[in-house]
Formats: sequence, C-alpha cells, structure tokens
Amino acid sequence: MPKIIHAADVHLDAPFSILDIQKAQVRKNELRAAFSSLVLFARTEKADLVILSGDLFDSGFATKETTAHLVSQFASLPDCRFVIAPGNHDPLTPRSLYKKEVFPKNVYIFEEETLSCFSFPEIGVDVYGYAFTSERYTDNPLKNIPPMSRGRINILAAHADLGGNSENCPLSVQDIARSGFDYVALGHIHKGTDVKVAGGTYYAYSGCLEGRSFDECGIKGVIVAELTKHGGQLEASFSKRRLCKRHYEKLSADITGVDSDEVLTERLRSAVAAAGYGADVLLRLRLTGKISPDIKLHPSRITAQMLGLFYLEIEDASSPLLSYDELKNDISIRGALFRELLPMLESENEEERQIAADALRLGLAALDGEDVVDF
Ligand SMILES: [Mn+2]
Repeated sequence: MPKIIHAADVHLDAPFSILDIQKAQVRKNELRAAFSSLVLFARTEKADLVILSGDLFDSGFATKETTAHLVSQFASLPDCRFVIAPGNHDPLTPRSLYKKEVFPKNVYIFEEETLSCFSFPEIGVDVYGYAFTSERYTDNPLKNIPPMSRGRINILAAHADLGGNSENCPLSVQDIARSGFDYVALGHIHKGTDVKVAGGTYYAYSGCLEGRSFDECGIKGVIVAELTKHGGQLEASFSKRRLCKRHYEKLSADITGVDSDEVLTERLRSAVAAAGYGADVLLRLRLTGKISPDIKLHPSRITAQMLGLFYLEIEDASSPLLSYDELKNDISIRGALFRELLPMLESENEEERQIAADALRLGLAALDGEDVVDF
C-alpha cells in the first residue's frame, strides 16, 4: 500500500517581520528545519511519495544556503519521489529557482499551466498537476482532464483557492466532485482542513508546515495518506501529523480581581499553563475583565520569558471597575468628569478606551486629593 505525504506552503525564506532580528533568524532557520523534519518524517515513515502543493518558496528568491539545503534533503532520500506543483508565491517562470537549480532525479516539478501527469507504475500511482506560471492563475485547470487509468491511484496536486473568487486558481467543490481523482492534495490555504469527500474524491488542505504569524495559528503539519485499490475500488486512510517547531496562538485571560503586577503575572502564568502552552508557543494574550480604577497595572512589563513562552504580545482590553450608574448620576465634578469621558470609555478603539480609563482613574484620584504621579 503506497504511503503518501501531502504538504504545502512551506514558504522557505519568508521574512518574520514582527520579530526582532535575532528571533526572526531563529524562525527562518526553523522553517528550513521544518522542511528537514518533513524529509526525516518521510524517511521514518518509509513514504513512497511526498507531494508539495505549492509555495515551497516564499518568493522567486531564496538564499544559496536554503536551495543547497533543499537539494541535499531531496538527494538524501533517493527512494522517495517528491512532486512539486508551483504556486502563486513560487511560480514557474523562466527565471525561477525551479529552472535555475538542478534538482535530483527523484524530484518532479510540474511546468505547465495545463494538467500533466507523472506516472509511477512501480507504486501504482499517477500524480496529476499544474504550475502557476505567474502570480495569477484564473483559468480552470480541471476543464480538460485527460483519461485516467482506473486501476491506478490518481492524485491531483493543486495549488488552488477552493470556493474562492480569487486570482489564485479558484476551484469549486463541484469541480473536485466531477474530477474523478482519488485524492486532491490542496495547497494555498494555510489553515489545514480535515479530509473531506465529494463525488467519491477525497480532498484536503494540508495547511502550512510552520505558522509564520498570528494569521496562522495552531499546530501545523502534514497529511499522511495510505491509499490502495482493489479491482478499481479505493481503500483510503488519512492521518494528520504535527511537524511544526513552534505554533502561534491567541488566548484571552480574565484579570478581574487582580490588584498588583505580581498577582497579574501569576494569573497569566496559570492561564498559559491551563492552555498547555510553553516554550514552543508565540502567544497573543488579550486581557479582559474589570480592574478597580485605583489600581495601576503594568502588563507591558510581563515578558515571554516570565510566562515560559517563546514570544508574547499583550493586548490590554480590560476596563475599569466602576459604578457607572453612581458616577452618571453624580452631580459633583466627579460625575461631570465621568460624563465627559463616557464616549471615549465606550469607544470601539481600544487605545482610546485605555486613555479614557487612565484619565478617569487619575482624575478621580486627584479629586480625592491623592498623589497622581503616574507610572
Ligand atoms: Mn501559501
């Protein structure tokens, strides 16, 4: 039974612009390492075939180290076939890396916009596919499907936007249902999907190999497909495997009742632990809840290291705990201050709410005769 690994959207040499230079370099190396993990995984799983459904490179350029690494990785597993369908980030142009580099014999790259096929009779698999030849692809590659051999396992490697009205090869589920392929290995959408079935064709996005920003949260990896045919009848089993080194996540923590920076740190530590996040996580942490107006917290002083994370961004969306009704009806200058700030306190803009909350806290403290030196 042939074992097939489906991966996509590695985006080698992508920049990691939100991180500092050092961490960006770590992540760049990890992206390259994620590819090595894929090859190591293919080796240990004794995979017959690895399908890379587009955007292997982030752009038409890659460093010498990256391309050399890639070539040596492919060469290290000569018994495994690697099939590449260039996507919108790494289209097959005359100047592309796919043309400039010399890849080993076990690497098969689609070069045409129309469907073509790499046939592997020794494992009973035919892989169909096409290439983006520029950043745009608005044609439908499935409008002319060549006749397939029903006894073979027929796979389509497709960088495509399923259900999308886009310039990146829009395909519909109906296109897939009508296609007659056994499995459609999709790339382009970085959030992986479950394996679904339409008209007898299985299809899935593997998602990217390694998240690169908070738009790409969650565990990333590959799909392992074991497919076999008996008398033209398909038997299929699929599983997902984590391959990412680290993952991006978003989390909310209610900090109601917190009355000092120490308690805040503890509260956030427990929230992070409860979510099961550690040194492999880049976290965007949103603080919610109500904080007594006479307490000034400094969430920006909490570091990733303090919470045992690789990277941390804190977004403070907490609001002051106030008796709004009491202040609203307060006829003194305290009430006037509150009423003046109310539109800002209820603003959609988080920064504005925060400024108003600070202004109210300091204002009320000043009116109470307190020392209002802040920070
Ligand atoms: Mn992509």
